[in-house]
Amino acid sequence: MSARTVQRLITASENTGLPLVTANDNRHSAGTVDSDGVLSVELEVVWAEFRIETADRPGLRLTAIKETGKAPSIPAPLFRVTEGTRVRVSIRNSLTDSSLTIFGLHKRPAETVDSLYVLPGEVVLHEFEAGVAGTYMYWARLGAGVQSSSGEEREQLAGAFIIDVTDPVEDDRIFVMNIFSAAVDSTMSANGYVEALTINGKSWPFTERQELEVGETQRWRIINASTRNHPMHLHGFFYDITALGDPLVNERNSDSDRKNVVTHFMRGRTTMDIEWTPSRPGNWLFHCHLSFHVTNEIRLPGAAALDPPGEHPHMAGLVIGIEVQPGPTELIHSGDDRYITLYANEYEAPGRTRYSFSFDPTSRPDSLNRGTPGPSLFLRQNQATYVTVENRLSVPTGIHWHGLELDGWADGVPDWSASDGKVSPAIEPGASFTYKLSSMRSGTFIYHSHLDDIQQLTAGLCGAIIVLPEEEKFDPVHDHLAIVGWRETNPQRLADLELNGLEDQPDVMVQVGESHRIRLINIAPAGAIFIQMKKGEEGIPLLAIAKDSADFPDNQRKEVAISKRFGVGETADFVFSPTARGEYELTIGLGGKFVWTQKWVVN
Ligand SMILES: [Cu+2]
Repeated sequence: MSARTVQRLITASENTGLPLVTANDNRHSAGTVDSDGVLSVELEVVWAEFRIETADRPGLRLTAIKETGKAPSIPAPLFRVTEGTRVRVSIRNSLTDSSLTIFGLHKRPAETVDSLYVLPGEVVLHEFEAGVAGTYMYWARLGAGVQSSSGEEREQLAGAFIIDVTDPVEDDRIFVMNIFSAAVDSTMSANGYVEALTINGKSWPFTERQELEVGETQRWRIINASTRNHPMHLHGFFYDITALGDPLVNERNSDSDRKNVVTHFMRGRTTMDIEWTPSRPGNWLFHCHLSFHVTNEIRLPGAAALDPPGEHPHMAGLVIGIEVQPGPTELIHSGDDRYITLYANEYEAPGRTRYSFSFDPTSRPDSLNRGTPGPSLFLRQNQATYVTVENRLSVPTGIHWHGLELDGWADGVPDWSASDGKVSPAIEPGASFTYKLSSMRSGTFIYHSHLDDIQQLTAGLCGAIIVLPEEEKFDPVHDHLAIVGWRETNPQRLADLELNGLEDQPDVMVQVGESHRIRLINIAPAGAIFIQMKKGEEGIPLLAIAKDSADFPDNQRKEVAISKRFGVGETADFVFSPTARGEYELTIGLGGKFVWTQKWVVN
């Protein structure tokens, strides 16, 4: 590929003379509809100038897709039609030195992704019928192959393709995630690339704010137009997954098949339709839980230096802010309030400074294994629990109570989470802050730092929350936690990771006829985990009973020989009910590379 086709960083003051990319909010379809109902769209691929934050901060010179007569946009122009519409599209390749391949402009459902090939300077015409309703995408690549020939990601050349059942279209929103990059010299970035991660063409805190009212049901179509995986997490509320799809097929869930979650692990180039209702006021987030996709370290070089004095975002990338206007809350509490103090401690361990949580102010963890995860918090359903976090670290922190339905101000994203005139602060060293935890449903939740996640999570600032029904006591003999985390910011070996804070897993002794609940938690900065039980070579099914602490209705409970993979910020509960004596092996794996095994002896 010649140098001219290479995307590159542009400084704040540089003027490329190229057209400026606009952030596409996906509210309007491209093209025009003629009297026969045919949608005609004229697309063009051009060089453009993209400013990920604001016009006066650094950006990228890159290729982008535009509709003829309009500015280039990221994501690419939206196609939105009703079922069966004929679509007429022309694609002009205005690049002089690279051919283009366009994918996904074809009828749905489909068995393979059709492509169109466009030589430099040429125009290709194409016509097709849209097909069956759903949330889809289309995208382009430079060159002829499916794979990009350089190390760059160019997934800004991608947009939404929505097919509605009928007109007028649903009152919904479309959010497209794009990832793209440019090569830079290694003084700017360790791996030689800078990345842009956007939702509807902007990076936090410049993504479009969602200003909502209590009770106003949201229907969102989330399109992961990147080839990377994103566990998408909603703060403070559960969402229903109403449809899942990929570039070929979209499957709507019947009401009884809808999963009710706080996080869903979206694979590369997949879509999900979600529905949720803000039932409480406050400031909330919808974001990728993969720490590397939301850290402020992904901002372009030179951007932070131009921030207004004192204003430095502690997140960037794939984050949407949600502001629910003042209104009623559905939170209820019963019984006496409870008070807990949680100390965030710092200590030196071989290799790096570590953090830990403890209930005891004099606790000095003396080995790596004693530090993490933090003590499990056992809460009672519907009881209000006030947790005071005393910060004994040398850095500020802020703790998020992941999955709990609570007051906005207690949600724990520093300087963002807010309601009732109160804000979750960054807790400075030596200071403390009291969060109010509400526990509206029983199940398995997580608490973790929401400030400098990569550093603070891997140093040890995370733990499990178990909410028990009002009359229940925790039974450690039959109830087991499996908390997966990292011990290093960039793990190379199994010893850099941890399952329950350990590298080697102790044996578990159980009895035939008992039921054992295993609560799986992924709170690593990245990676997906699975769980599997075996006896010799034989797979022993585990019963999947809950996800993100939403108990499955009967029709969604199912036995799995090996679980699906759970992304960061997901919890999943399984039941193991051995019917025969013997030695079993529980395997928990992270990514394709790392596996822990634990011997379960059944007597
Ligand atoms: Cu992500």
